[in-house]
Formats: sequence, C-alpha cells, structure tokens
Amino acid sequence: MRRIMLLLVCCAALRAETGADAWLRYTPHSNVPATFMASGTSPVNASVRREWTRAVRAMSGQEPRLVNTPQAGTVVFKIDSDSGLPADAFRFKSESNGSITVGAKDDRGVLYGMFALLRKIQLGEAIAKLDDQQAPSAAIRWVNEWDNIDGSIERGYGGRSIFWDNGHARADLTRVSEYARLLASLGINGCSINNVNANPKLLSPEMLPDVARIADAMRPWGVRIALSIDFGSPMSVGGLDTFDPADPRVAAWWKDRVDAIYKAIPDFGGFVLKADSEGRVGPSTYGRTHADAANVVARALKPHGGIIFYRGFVYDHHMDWNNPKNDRARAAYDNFKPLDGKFDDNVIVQIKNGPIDFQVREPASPLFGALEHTNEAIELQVTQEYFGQAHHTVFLVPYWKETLDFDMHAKARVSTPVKSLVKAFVGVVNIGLDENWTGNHLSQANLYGFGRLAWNPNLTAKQIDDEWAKQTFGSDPKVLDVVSKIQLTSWRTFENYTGPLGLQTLTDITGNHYGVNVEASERNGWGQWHRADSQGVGMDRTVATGTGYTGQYSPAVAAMFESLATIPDDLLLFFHHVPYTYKLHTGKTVIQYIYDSHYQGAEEAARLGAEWATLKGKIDSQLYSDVAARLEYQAGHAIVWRDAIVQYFLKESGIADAQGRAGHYPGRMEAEDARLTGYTVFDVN
Ligand code: GCW
Repeated sequence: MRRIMLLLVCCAALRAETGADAWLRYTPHSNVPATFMASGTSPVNASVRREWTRAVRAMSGQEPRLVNTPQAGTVVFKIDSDSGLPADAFRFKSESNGSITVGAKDDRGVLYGMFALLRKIQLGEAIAKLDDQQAPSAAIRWVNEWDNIDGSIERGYGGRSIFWDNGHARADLTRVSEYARLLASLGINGCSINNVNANPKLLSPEMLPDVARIADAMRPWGVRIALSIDFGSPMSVGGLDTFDPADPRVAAWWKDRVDAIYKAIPDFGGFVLKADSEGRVGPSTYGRTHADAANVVARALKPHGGIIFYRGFVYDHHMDWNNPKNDRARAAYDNFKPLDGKFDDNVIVQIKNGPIDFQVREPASPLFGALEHTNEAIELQVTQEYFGQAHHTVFLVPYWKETLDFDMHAKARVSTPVKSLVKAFVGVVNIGLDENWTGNHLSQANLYGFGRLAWNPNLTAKQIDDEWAKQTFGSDPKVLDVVSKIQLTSWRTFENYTGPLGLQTLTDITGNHYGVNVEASERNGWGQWHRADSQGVGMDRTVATGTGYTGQYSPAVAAMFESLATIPDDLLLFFHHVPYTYKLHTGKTVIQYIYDSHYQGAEEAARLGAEWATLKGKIDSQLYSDVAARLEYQAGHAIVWRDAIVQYFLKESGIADAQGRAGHYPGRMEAEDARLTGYTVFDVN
C-alpha cells in the first residue's frame, strides 16, 4: 500500500503543469498531520472533509484518518457558534494534547481556516505551536464575471465562459465548482455570474433553473452567487409599459422576481447594477436618481438578506471634447456625492479604484472620501483589460496597494486610507475555460492577490507575491527570486512603455484596449483625454484653471494635487497641462522623461524574458515554455509601443531626444523601401 502511495506522489510530481491547480498544488511536504476530526452535514462541511483528505493525500502520500478522539497530530475542525468570532473568521490553536483546533463560528470560517492551515504547510511554516486568529477586513468579498450567456466574455482573456454556452448554463459545471474552490481558498464569498452589460433574459423565469444549477455548483465552497441586472427588465422581460422606479407596479415586479429567485436559491447573494452608463438604461429615463433606482431593487432584496451593488461607473460617453471644462474623471463624484445618505443600507456603491477606468495609473477615486453615509465597495480589475491582456505580464497588486493605502484625509486628524473606508471588495476576474484559467499563467497572481487583499489589505505586495510564488513554483530560492523580480517590477515596466507621468494607457480606447494608439484617446466623447498638442501635454484638472476635479478631494489631498510644487511626478499629466520643457521634480524635462521611460520600459520588458530564461530546466517545461513565449512577445510589443509613442511626441513637440534615439529605428525597414524578388506573376481566376 505504502509503495503504491509513493508511486502516486511521484506521478503527480511528473505530471505536466497545466496551471489548473493554480496555487493549490499540494506538493509533498513533511510533518503533514495524519488524523483529523470534522463533523457537520452542510455542503461546506463536506468540502472541508473532502479538501483536507485530498490535500493530505497529495502532500504526504498517506490516506488521512478520520478519528473520534483527538490525539497528537490530529487536526480538529470545529464549529463553535459561541466562539465570539465574527462571521468567516477562524482561530488556530495548538492544544496541550498535541492536536490543532481550527475553530470558527460558522462552516465557512472553518473552510477558510482549513485553507489557511494548508497554506501554512505549503509555505513551509511551522504548525507545531499555533495560537492565531484571523478575521477578514471586509465582510463582503466578491468577484464579478463579465460573461455573456452565449459563452463569450467581455474583456476575458482566458478562454470562453465556464458558466454559459449557447444561451444556457453549461451542461458540465465541473469547472465552476473548481473555480469556487479556488475562490474559497482566498476567502471570497460571492460571485456574480454574468456581464454587467446585462442580458435581461437572465431574469426571466425560464432561466432560473440554469442559475440555480450554477448556485448548486458554488455553494459547497461557501460562494453565494449573484446576478447582474438590466434596469429596463420590468419592461423588457416583465411585460410592463414602464421601468420607472417610482411606479408601484415596477416595485411589485422586482419583488416578485426576487421572491421567485430566493425560492429557488435561498442563499442567493443579490444583484449588480450598471445603469445610465455606456448605453445602459437607467433612472434618468424618468428623471429619477440613482438612489431611487438602487432602492427599489434593494427593497425587494432586503427581506431575504440580499444586497445590491450599484456601480459608480456612470459617465457620459458622448461628452464634447472641445469643451476644456468637460472631464470624465469628475463623473462618479458629480453623480453620487449629492445622493450621499439616500441609499438604503443594503445598497453598496461599487467604485472603480480610479476616476476613469482601470488605466495604467490613476489617483484613488475621490468618491471614496466623499461618501460619508453610503456603503462603498472598491472595484479592482483582475482581468488585464488595459494591461496587455493575457499577452503582457503585469502584477497588479502594487498598484492596488497604492490605492488602498492612499490617505483620503476624509476626517479631521484621523488617517483614512481607502482600505479603511470600504465595506466590500469586488474583483472583476473574467477567468475562462483555458486550463490555467487566466491565459497567462503569471496572471494567476492577480487573482490570488486580489483575494488576499480583500481578506487583509495590510499584506504587502512582496508578501503576496512570495506566498503565491512558493505555492505555485515550489521553494527553490533561485526560482522564487526570478519570479519575484519579474512580478514586482512588471507594473512600472508596463507603465514606462504605455503611458507614464499619468498620461493613462495610450491605447485604442474606442476598440479592444490592447495595442498602442495615442490619438485614440483624443477628440472623441469617451473622455480619456491627454490634450497633447505642439505646446504641451496633460489634462488640466485644477480648480484654478482646469476642470475643477481636484476640488472633489478633501482639502489636504486637493491641495497636494492642485499645486505643481507638490504633485507627484507619476501623476503630473493626469492633473496638469504643462509645456514639454516643464521640469519634473527630478529636474528632467517632461519630453525627455517621455523618451527615456519608453526606452527604459522596452529594455525592462526584454529583461523580464531574459530573467525567465534562467529558469529553463528548473520548473515544469510546459509552464516554462508557455510563459517564455509570452514574455518574448511582450518584449517585441513593448518596442512597438515605444516607437509609436515616442514618434508621436517627437512630431507633436518638435523637440529632439537628447540621446538621439527618437525618430531612428535601427533594424527597421520602411515599406516603401521594400523590393520584392524571387517571385513569379500569375493570373488568379
Ligand atoms: O472599461 C470598460 C470596459 C467595458 C466594461 C465597462 C464597465 C463591461 O471596456 O467592457 O463593460 O468598463 O466597467 O462597465
């Protein structure tokens, strides 16, 4: 028996790494507890027993034994409703008889405690003397998936939907359960399963069995499901002649629909609503407010304990770019600040990290500091829409940390970093059917990092990367060193070649948001303007001479952004319009910085690949080659970005690059210089 087990462990180690296991690889470890106790009949309790068994088997090659009396080395999973712990929290305790108790108030807390203990073992941390308690920083930790019911995903780069195909829930929902398991390992407790650009059909009675099947697949992992809704549904699927939130028939329709959902799915989480934004209908059709819209739905959910996330991402995408006072960055605050205090208590306003739209660098949204009597969630984008999609490697945790740690000075004399103001975390993930979920294996770190920050935003980017890398790649220090160098520098590298100094991502704004397209972010209604002309560059968002956006921050923050003397260089052009010859705090001119950062960025992108190449033979070959190919591509694409942006600013400014690089393209041949040889002409019929 023992020999067979060892053989199994060896086979597991030799199996190619598809990435499907992500950070739950459970590689062999010593001192894995051999016995355990776990009771309870809920689906979550059953997951605890199953997962523990699976993990111990894989890590030790032994079958763990369920016992009735704790002994030395027994792990006791215990639900104790009188533990005094908050929901989802857990406690580890090494007992005098040598057993370890993983205790919590509810089954989900035990599940999270179990994953935390497994993480400790995977990280090689000692588990002999435990006395530790962990509670999540925010009670609500959700992911949003922008999946359409035809199986496509808006801004998804890891394959087609795991949830939907051809208008229905997939026949086989195994991947959904596996995804819920990954989410549970991070403590994520909710998942909305369809695009925020919502298909109203999902609320129709015919679709309810499909939705309920998905809920069944996620429930054993403590993940409640939610739906994105379309505000016009009372009319489009309900057959009413209105969707006016003030109309009692509309309120009754929402109540009926919600009651029906809870009948089929008693632990349903709630809704996500994108209204009056990017062509979605909303309360403005009837001259009503966002609070009216949110509350009519919230009141239907309230008796069932459901919540509604109302997206703060509301702006006019037909804004006149000719008017220098127009500014998309102002939109969230202008729309929601006047409604502060008017939302019901089961409404959460879901706010993107920055005021525009997941650009390469943005300041924290002023709305975080401005809403004092409204529940707030931070929305972070895990899927790399503006970050090279699955083709470029960008570890986003350092960016998110900057926002979460940014002090909004919302209260006098007390520090109020964003992480202290939000009640909920939402990550837009958009994983897909690709075996490794995210397309780029290294992008799994972003999902991991989102979940860890939602649980504990005080973790550092380095801690998160270390944890992820060890669980994903094992403990070889050389491998860990390389992975950490790549991940921790990748955001700055990407920024350097796609939009430094707060220019935002200079990409194809009106299309796929992927390649370089400087001009696309100008002279259209979408509002991601950088205002570059022959004299200077940057959006003047000051109160003194610009759009007044800085005035949306508390006085201390506003003053810092308003003044050229105190604005951080990294955000200069987000807040100010300056001549190209303007000198940064470092003394370098803006134009020279634009040149230098792009050359540096492209060089660094090439270095990522060179670093990775040193891992050949040290990690699984399939994983190695897949990432190597992506990094090689990234290095090439970074040159394309560099040359296009540098050329654009050289032409606009007419100022030469002090280092003589801009405008010269060694190794490049112009199309008109090309000559064709060695061909024959023949007629095509
Ligand atoms: O950035 C934009 C995306 C849209 C998305 C929208 C949103 C789902 O390009 O694809 O729509 O944000 O967040 O609602």
